[in-house]
Amino acid sequence: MRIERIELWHIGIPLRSPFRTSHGTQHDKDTFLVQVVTDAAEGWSEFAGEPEPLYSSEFVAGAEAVLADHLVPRVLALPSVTAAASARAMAPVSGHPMAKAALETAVLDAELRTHGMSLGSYLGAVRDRVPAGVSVGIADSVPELLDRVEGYLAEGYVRIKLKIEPGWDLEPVRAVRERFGGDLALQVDANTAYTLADAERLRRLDEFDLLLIEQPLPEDDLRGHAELARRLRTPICLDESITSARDAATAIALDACRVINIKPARVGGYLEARRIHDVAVAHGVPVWCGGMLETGIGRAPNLALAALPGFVLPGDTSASDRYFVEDLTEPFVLEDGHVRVPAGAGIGAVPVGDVLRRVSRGRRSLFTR
Ligand code: OSB
Ligand code: MG
Repeated sequence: MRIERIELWHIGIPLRSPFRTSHGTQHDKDTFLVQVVTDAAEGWSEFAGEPEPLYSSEFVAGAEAVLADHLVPRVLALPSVTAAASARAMAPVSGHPMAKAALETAVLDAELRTHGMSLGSYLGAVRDRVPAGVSVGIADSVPELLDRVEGYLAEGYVRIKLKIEPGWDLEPVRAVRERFGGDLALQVDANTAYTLADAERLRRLDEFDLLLIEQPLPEDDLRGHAELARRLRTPICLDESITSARDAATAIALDACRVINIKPARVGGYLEARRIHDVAVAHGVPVWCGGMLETGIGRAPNLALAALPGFVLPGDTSASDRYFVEDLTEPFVLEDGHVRVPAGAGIGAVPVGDVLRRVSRGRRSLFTR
């Protein structure tokens, strides 16, 4: 494959409702898409990071700079471009997995389209639809939270994840358990908001039979997670801490987690995500697919990954209308608590031209042959 053109499309799409986590409140999906036009096909991807480096050290303007100055030139220097060759060409650049994932995924989309192959079949998907969970932000009050959870359950979501932080943990979890009963598949996500000094408080979550507690401690604290795991009955799931298959193997060996949230962007793309899946399966560790409030361009490939055999827990792969009044792609819909895995070639989704023009905040060409 030969690259003819690479464009970054800056987009801003309002979220249907503000999303509050322990890091702050997000009102819009503010990011860029990568469009790679080759001699054979074109590919699309979405940068998963946010304008501010809060969830991770990466952010929109930083990713744009590293793509323009360091990643794109390395991929353009390849004699023949494939996703695997792009990953190898970008590997010498330290860090920046989300920026690398954006370029690798757009290249992979184009590559698979030239072969008429879907990302699902390429990765080894074994399902044509996946069960959908939903991530529920921190609310202003417990009654408001209960209303939101009730709404999502009425829509059919099969698992609820509550965002927690110190001061918003035991009370909302207890209220949701009491209201919706012991059969509700329920988990929590702290986004690194606690320290080991909070172990006693976190241990009190044990009585609520949660599926897991996600990333309670800072991302570089594997030892702390291992220590916390010894004190809790609730399984620990890592998100921010896992950025590669090597990290996954280390965390498993240290007993720092019993579950892994795989977000392709966080780990540098779908090729590395697949390796993490394989490491986890080899160790009997269940995985699930996380999300970053992506538009359909980011969610389509996540659904393909979530259809692999080791993804035995419902992911944060919610329907389009959980996030946006109008998605950038044909909407993903909830059917009986499931979302369909795209069957078309590549990621199986493209931006709807009209919508892209409306949400576009400017286009920057990184390369034209
Ligand atoms: O920690 O899983 C997270 C959203 C943005 C950044 C980090 C996280 C999240 C979510 C929402 O929990 C997942 C989604 O529905 O896309
Ligand atoms: Mg998380």
